[in-house]
Amino acid sequence: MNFFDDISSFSKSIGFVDFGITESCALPEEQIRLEAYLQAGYHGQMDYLARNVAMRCNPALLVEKAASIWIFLAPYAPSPQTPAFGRIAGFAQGLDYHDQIKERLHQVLSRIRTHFPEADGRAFTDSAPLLERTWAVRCGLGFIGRNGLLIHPEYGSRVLIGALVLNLPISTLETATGQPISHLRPTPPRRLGCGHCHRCLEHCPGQALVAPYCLDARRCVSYQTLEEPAMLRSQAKRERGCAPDRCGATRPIGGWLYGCDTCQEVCPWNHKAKTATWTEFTQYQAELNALTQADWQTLDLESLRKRFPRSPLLRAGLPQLEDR
Ligand code: B12
Ligand code: SF4
Ligand code: SF4
Repeated sequence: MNFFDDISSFSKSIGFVDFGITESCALPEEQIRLEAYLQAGYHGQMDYLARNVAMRCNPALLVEKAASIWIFLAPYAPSPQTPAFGRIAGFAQGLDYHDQIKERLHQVLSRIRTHFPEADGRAFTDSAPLLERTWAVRCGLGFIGRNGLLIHPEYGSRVLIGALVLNLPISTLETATGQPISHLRPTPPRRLGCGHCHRCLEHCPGQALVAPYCLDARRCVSYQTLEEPAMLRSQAKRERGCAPDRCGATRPIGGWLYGCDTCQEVCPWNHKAKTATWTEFTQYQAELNALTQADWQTLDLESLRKRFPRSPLLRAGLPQLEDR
């Protein structure tokens, strides 16, 4: 079996639903887009996005001798529709995906070394200055939807991205298989793209999708609940009519406590997608669903840690919920 087929079946055996490889290179066009995004202030208080802009757009500045990018997709389940109180986004209903994905990426790297003992590099998911969605598209794994998310033709947008940045040149890989890397992946089953659809823009609770592919994070419920809990507190109060909006309007947060999946729930690509999930990602689903408003109000960090060990909820610390 050639290395590509072997890595494909090995990565599937440990849960990744798809993978692709592309050449590592600088991304000057993405850098222009990213600079415009930052210039507009759309990153809010995520100062880390404004740091290392050049590195974010050139993996060679992140990993010495970066030559190829290998992207792997981890599926997670849709968020449940009827929790007793407040909704938790689908990616956060089990164990923290950062650990789960990284662990498996290291297993894949060991497997790659059985073909190329000289393989070296680093594994990332979410935490590094790397434009993961852009690389996933360049690997042939799907397209960027108007909601800004990577949409896989079979699994939709409910896939998380794991990346290996390796020192293996594409020429070495192509010599090993005897054909161009881009020829090794199957042709997508149907035409990719959003067509005339604009549902995510229409339904976004924060009106954060200010234009197709363009997210003003400051208005995004996901940002407000994951990155800026203090804002959630005032949003929640506004929703109850307790505090005035700075602009005089009330903007509902759609009942989300942690993250937001609205722009994925309304997406037709997800309605026809195959469902797959890692059981680690749904481990706390039933228990989270059963929590009432009173439970959330009394849940402190210590009890959260005990009930939901290694949950991504611990990243936010949840002090914001005490105020609801
Ligand atoms: C910061 C961040 C956020 C921020 C800001 C999001 C944003 N739009 O920038 C907040 C907290 C709001 C957020 C929310 C969410 N996030 Co987030 N986030 C990130 C992170 C860490 C960095 C993204 C980044 O660099 N943003 C800066 C912008 C400018 O870059 P970009 O969004 O990648 O955009 C590039 C392309 O889209 C392209 N592009 C831009 N315009 C156009 C137009 C066209 C036509 C085309 C073709 C391309 C294109 O150019 C851009 C580069 O300049 C990534 C992990 C990573 N390292 O990439 C995860 C990541 C993007 N997040 C992820 C997830 C799951 C989410 C949420 C669904 C979580 C939730 N349920 O609440 C939401 C979805 C919100 C949304 N609609 O995007 C996943 C996305 C998986 C996927 N299938 O796409 C990632 C990849 C993490 C991972 N490892 O899986 N996130
Ligand atoms: S995550 Fe929610 S608030 Fe953010 S863009 Fe999507 S629908 Fe809008
Ligand atoms: S909801 Fe429609 S416009 Fe938005 S990403 Fe999905 S297909 Fe594209």
